[in-house]
This record gives sequence, structure tokens and C-alpha cells, in this order.
Amino acid sequence: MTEHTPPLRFPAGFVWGTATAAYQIEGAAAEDGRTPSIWDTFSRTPGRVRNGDTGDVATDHYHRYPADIALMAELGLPAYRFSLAWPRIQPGGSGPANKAGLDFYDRLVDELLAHGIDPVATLYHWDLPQDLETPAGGGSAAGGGWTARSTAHRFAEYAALAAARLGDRITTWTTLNEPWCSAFLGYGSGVHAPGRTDPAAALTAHHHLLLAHGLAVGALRAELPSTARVSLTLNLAAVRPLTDRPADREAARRIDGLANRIFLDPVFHGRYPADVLADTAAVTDWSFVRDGDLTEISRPLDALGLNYYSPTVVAADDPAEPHPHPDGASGHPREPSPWPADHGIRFVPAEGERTAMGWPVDADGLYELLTRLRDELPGLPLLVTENGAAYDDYSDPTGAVHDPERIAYLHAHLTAVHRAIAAGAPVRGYFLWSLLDNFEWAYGYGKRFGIVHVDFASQRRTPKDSARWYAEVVRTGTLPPGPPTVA
Ligand code: IFM
Repeated sequence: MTEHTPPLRFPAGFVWGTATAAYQIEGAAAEDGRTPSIWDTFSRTPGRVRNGDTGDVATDHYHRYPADIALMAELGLPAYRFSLAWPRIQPGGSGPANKAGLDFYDRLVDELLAHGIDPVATLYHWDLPQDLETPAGGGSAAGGGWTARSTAHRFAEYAALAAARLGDRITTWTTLNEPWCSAFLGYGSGVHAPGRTDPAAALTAHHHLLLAHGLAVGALRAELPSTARVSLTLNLAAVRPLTDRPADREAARRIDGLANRIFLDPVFHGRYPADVLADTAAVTDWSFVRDGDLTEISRPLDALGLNYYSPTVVAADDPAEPHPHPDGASGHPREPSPWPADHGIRFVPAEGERTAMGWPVDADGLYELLTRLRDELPGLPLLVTENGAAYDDYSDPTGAVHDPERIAYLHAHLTAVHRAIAAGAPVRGYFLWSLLDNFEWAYGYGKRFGIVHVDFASQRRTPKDSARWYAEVVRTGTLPPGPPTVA
């Protein structure tokens, strides 16, 4: 349900854009010297991705980028957040740059600039070169992926190669996208590549991802002009206790630690939170943290990116109840959890409206997070680097794609952004996820987040109603009065 609201004007200079990621759209998995990433391996492993889908072709953006950029220009979208594929730029994850890989991003960036679109680059959106996870016979890499400290150093070398070639034209750089997912879904629950289910490995990976971020910030600063902006994107969680009971509040404190403060404290204050170290003491002694790491990790940033989709509601487990299975049946063993130490905590499915991912629609969580960051990181520019929703879109007999639910979702969340700005949060831009329907990781092509519909058989692109609606918001810098309520 969306309430009727008056038009809301965004500040002058507010950056509007859309976002994508390399493995989700590029395809061309084996072209021009690209080597496999952990997602190529994972998606080819039976049972890991729905329907056996892979990113081999995806939206074929590698070949169709001129038309995709022309479409962005037609929609009047002034900025574009995309990611660079490490295994394209530095095959295998070590050694010299692959000229053909860098040439692709060179062409992409030039095409964006020729259309007046500002390129915003992310260095790592989950496509770790497979050789860094499991070295091919005789390779010099250590293996172990993000559980290996050396991977952090390889990442900084890759960052330097990318910045040396593209830093004269890309002015906003992001090191990592959602390191929570890389560490906790990749090494904890195993629903993301590389598919490991080891809580100690998840925490080790977490630290090495942050170290990689810090080392890459240093490498970027050394290569880029002083005017460049360097940032990090986090998927922080709006964590809520189910009730005000002390046990539920304690559950919320623990998950807030593992979702939010485990990133914000080291990156912005140079320390891990004492309560998180205590909560996870049975999992790891944190001996992978070495002298000097936190200084490296807390190098100053020019902005923080926030990705937001829905809130997280937690409660204390009732020991008298059999443990609920995530599918609703009781008494089954628990699935591996992404959270390294969540014993005694229950994740409560929120009530009300949901997207096709089953995620609750709750824009207040975005407001809560933006105003929290306003208070905790005074003066740091904020960007909403992802926000959007999947729905079961289809093209009707006339070829149109009507997606009123997405428009309502976007309206509610942009209203929350506007409210946060009015409350003093320094939010400088908004990147809608996503430009195109794409490869939604373990869900394959079954979940559509795009404002542009992609027919994956023909690769035909069709702007959905939401694309036209967003284009008008961007053109006017104004959010129109609330859209009709979606039943
Ligand atoms: O598709 C993903 C994206 O790669 C990272 N953030 C969340 C999106 C939707 O699940």
C-alpha cells in the first residue's frame, strides 16, 4: 500500500542512475582472454543455481553495450554504476593486465561519456578469479579464495591495473560490493560461490575482504588524480527485534553486530566491535587480524554506498519450540546459516506485501539506515548504490511490460530517501537496481529486477512502465504524487 504524497523535489546536483554487475549482464564468459571466476564454476555445479542457469551469455551486454548505453541515454539516465570483471582484466587473478579485457572497459567508458553518462565503477562484484580459490595445476596463486590473506594483496594489484588504464575517465570508484554476501553467503551458508559452509572461514574471508578494500584504497589513491572519489558499498541491515522483550532486543544487537558494526567499526573507526568478537569467540580467535590491518582498513573514504532492499526481523528462539525449518516444517535440521554465530536467534518472516524474492516491502528501513549513517558518520557523503525489486514481469500481447508494483516500490523508497535528506542525511545519489533483467545469482534468470525487460531467448530489450516512470523522475528531479495503490 502506498499513501498519496505531494510531489517531492530532490536537491540540485542529486545523482540519478541505474546499476548492474559484470557477471550478471556481460556474458562472453570465455572471450578475449577472460578466465573463469568462482561464479562460472559455481553455476556449472549441478544444483547450485536454479534451472542450471549460468552467466555464459547473460544479457550479452559485452557485445550489446552500445545499444544498452543508447537506451540509457534515451531514458535520460545521467549516471551508470557497473562492475569490472577481475578475471577479464587480470586473468587468473595475478600477473599483468589483459589488454583485451581492459580494452572492453575502455570502450564502455568512452561510449558512456560520449552519451553524457557518468561512469561509476565497482572493482569487485563477486567474480573472484577461480585460480585464486583453487589454483590451476602449477599456478603460483595460493588458493583458498578470500580465506587466504594473499588474495587481499592480489586485489590491490588488480585495482592498480584498472585505475592506471581507466582512472583518467572514471571519477568514482568503489572497491567492493556487499562484502557481507561475499563472506557470509559465499563461505557461511554456501548459497553463493564458492559454496563453502564454514563459519570460521566466513569470518576469515570477511577480514580479508576488508583488508583487500583497505589495500585497494591505497592503490587507487596512488594511481588516481586527487579529485577521484573512492568508496565502499555495504548492504547494511535494518535490524528490528520482533518485540521489545530483552531477549529479542539481544538477538537484534547480535545481528546488528554481524550485519552492520562488523563493517562500520573497522572501516570507519579502525577497530572490531568488542561484543562481536565476544559473540564469535567460539567460532574463531580472530588471529587472522595482524598488526597494522585495521589502520589499512580504515583509510579515509570519500563516500559510502548503501544497498537496501528490505529489513531483517529477529527474535530469540523459544527453546520449548522445535526449531522451525526455513520452509515452514518443524523438527528438521537447520540449513547452514550465513551468520557465523546465530545460535538461539530466529529470523522472522515479516508480514505484509512482498516482492517476487519473498522480501518484505518496507521503505522505513532505508530511512532508518540513512539517518543512522548521518548520525554515526557525520558529514560522510552517502549514495544509495542499489535499491529496487523483482516482480514476475511479462510482456503483454501488445509487447508492453506493465509493472505497477515496482513503481509503487520505487516511489515508497524514493520518498524515504527524500525524507532522510530532509532530516539532514547527506545522500548525494540513487542508483536503481537494475537497468536490465539479469542473472540473479542462485536464482538464475527466474527473478527480474530490471526496469528494462530482457527476453533472454532473443535478447530483445523492452523498457517497462517503471523505466518511463523513473525517466520522468530523473528528468524533473521530482517524485510525483504517490502512484495508485497496488492491490
Ligand atoms: O542482484 C543483486 C546484486 O548483485 C547485489 N545486490 C542485491 C541484488 C538483488 O539480489
